[in-house]
Amino acid sequence: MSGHVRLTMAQALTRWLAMQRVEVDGVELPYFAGMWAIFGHGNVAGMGEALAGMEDALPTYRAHNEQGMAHAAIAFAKASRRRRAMACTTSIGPGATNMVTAAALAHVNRLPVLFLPGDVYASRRPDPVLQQIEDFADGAVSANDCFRPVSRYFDRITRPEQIIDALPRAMAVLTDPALCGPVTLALCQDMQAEAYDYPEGFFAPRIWRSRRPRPDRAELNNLVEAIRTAKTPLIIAGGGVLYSEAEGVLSDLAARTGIPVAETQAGKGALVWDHPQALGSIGVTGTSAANAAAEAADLIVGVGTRLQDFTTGSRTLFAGKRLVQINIAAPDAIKQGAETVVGDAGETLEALAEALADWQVDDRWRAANRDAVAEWNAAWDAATAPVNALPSDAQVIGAVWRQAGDDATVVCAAGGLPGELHKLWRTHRPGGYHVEYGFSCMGYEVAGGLGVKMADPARDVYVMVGDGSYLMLNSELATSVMLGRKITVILLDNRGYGCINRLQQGTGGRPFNNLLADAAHEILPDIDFAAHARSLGAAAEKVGGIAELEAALVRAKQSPKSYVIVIDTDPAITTEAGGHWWDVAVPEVSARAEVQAARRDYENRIDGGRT
Ligand SMILES: Cc1ncc(C[n+]2csc(CCOP(=O)(O)OP(=O)(O)O)c2C)c(N)n1
Ligand SMILES: [Mg+2]
Repeated sequence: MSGHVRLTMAQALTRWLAMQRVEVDGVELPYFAGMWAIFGHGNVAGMGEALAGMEDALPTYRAHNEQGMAHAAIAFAKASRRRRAMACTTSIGPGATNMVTAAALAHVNRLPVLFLPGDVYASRRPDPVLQQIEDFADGAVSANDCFRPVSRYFDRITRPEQIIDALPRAMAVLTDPALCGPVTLALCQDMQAEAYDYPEGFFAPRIWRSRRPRPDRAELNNLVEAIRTAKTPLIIAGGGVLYSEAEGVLSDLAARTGIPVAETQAGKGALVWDHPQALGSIGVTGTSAANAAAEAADLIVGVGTRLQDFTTGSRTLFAGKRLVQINIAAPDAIKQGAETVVGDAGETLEALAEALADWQVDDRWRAANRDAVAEWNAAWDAATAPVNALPSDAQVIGAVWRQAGDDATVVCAAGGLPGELHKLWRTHRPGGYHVEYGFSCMGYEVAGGLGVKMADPARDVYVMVGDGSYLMLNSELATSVMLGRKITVILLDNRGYGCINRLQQGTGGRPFNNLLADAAHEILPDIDFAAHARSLGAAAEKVGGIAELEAALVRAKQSPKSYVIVIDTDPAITTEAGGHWWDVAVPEVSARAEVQAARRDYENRIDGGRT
C-alpha cells in the first residue's frame, strides 16, 4: 500500500515514541529519554524485537525490578521538571503489577511516565496464558485493570491500529500541565506482534510545547485586591512553581514586595535557602519561622500546591484564614474553600508582579519574619551540630549538606528523613532538593537517585535512605553501577522503622513491630549493609560518626562508581524546633492508659480545630 508502512504494533509504537520531540533550553531533544525494560513472554517477542536495533533513537535500559525501574523513570521526569519522560515495558502478570505502586506514586505527584505492561491475548487463543488472572464474572478483566485508578489515562490495545489514536492521546495527557500523570497502555501480547499498514504520516516528528495558560482577568484582579488589602500575606510555594519554571519570577516578586515565602516538600528549592523572604518549609515538618508566619498571616496565597495534610498541619495551621490558590488545575485551586486563580504559576506571578509594582508589605511584617528566620537559623545550628555519640538524622544531614556542594541534589522519600530534610536541608538551587513526599514510598530512594542522575549526569546525587527503605528496594543500585550513573548513598541505620516507632509511642502505643529489637525474632539481625552494597558492585564503607562521615564523603566524591556510606544513627531523636500537629487517629477505646491519654489529647485537638 503506498503511503503506508507495514509494521508490527510494537514496531510502530516504538518508532512513534522516538519521533516525539521537545525543546529544552533551546535544544531539541527526544521527549522519551529511553525505555526501561524487563522482558518476559508478555513482551520479549513483540516489544523486545521492536526495541532491539533502536538504541540510538530510543535506548533500552534493563533494570532489576519493575517498581524500581518505574521509580527511576518517574524521578527522571521530576528532575527534568516534567519536560521529558521515560517509558517502561514489562511482561504480563507480576511484571506488570510490580509497577502499580509506582503508577500510584506518579499519579499522586502528577508526574509523567508511560507504562507499557504486556497484557493477555486479545484473541484469547491460549487462555489462560501463563500469569493470566481469571475473572469468571468478567471476561474482559486482566491484572492490568489495577492500573486504572492510578493512571490519568488507561487504555488496552486490542487491535494494532488503536495506537493511532491512543498514542497522541497519551502524549496529550503526559504533556498537559493540569492533566499530567501516568499513562498506561496495556499491550495485548499477540497485538504487539501483529502487523498493520500504518500511514507514513503517523511517524512525522512532532515538537511538544509546555502550555502556560494565563489566568482569568477577574480572578487575577481578585487576588491583586486581596494582597493589596492584606497586612500579613504569606505565599506557599508548591511543586507547581518548579514545574512552571517560575522560581525566578517568584524570587523577584518576593524580594520586591517583601511577601514571605514558605515551601512545601515538592516546592522546596523554589527560593534559594538564604533569600531574604525565604521562611523555609511549612507545616508538620515546617520551620518555626514559616509556621509562625502562617499563624500570623491574614492572607495565604498557595501557588502550585495540592494542600496535602503535611502542608496545612491537617487543616489546623491556617484554618479559617483567607486563602487564594493559584493553580493550573481547577480541582486543586478550589481546595479548602480557596478563592481560585486558575492558570500557570509563572504567568500568574508575572501578572501579579506587574499589578503590584507600586506595593509592598509593611516594614513590621518584614522585620517579624526576619527575626523569626534568625531564630530558626539558631535552631538549625543546634540541631545539626555534631555532638551526640550516636548521631541523629539531623547531624547526618548537616554533614552531608556541608560536603555536598551547591550543585548537588539530595534524594529521599520515606522514613524520618523527609521531615528532617524538609526542615533542615538548605537548598542552593531549584532541583537541588528531590524528596518524593506525595506517596512517600519506601524504596523510591535508590532507584529515584538513579533517575535523577540520568536526568542530569553532571550533578552529584546524594541519596539519603533509612535501613528500612534500603532493605525494601535497593536493586537498582546494581543498575546504577552497570550504567555508570554514579550515585552516593548515605544509609542511616537505626535498626528499624524509627519514625513509625516514634509515631506509635506518640499515639500511646508500646514499641511493637517497628524497630528490629521490638519485632518477633529468633536472632536479632545485624545487617552488614556495606557488604551488601559491595556485593551489588558499589563501593561501600561503614563510618563510626560524623567526622568519619565527612571524610568518607570526600572519598565518595572521588569514586567513579556508586558509593554507599553506612552510619549508625539514633532512632529516638528528631528535631524538636518547628513542626506542627498532624492528624493521626488514636484508638477510642484501649486497655492501655497511654492510649487513653493520647486519645484525650487527640480529641482536644480535633475539638479545638472545630471551634
Ligand atoms: C512502601 C511503604 N511501606 C510502608 C510505609 C510506611 N512507613 C513510612 S516510614 C516507614 C519506616 C521507614 O524506615 P527507615 O527507612 O528505616 O526510616 P526511619 O523511619 O528509621 O527513619 C514505614 C514502614 C511507606 N511509607 N512505604
Ligand atoms: Mg530505620
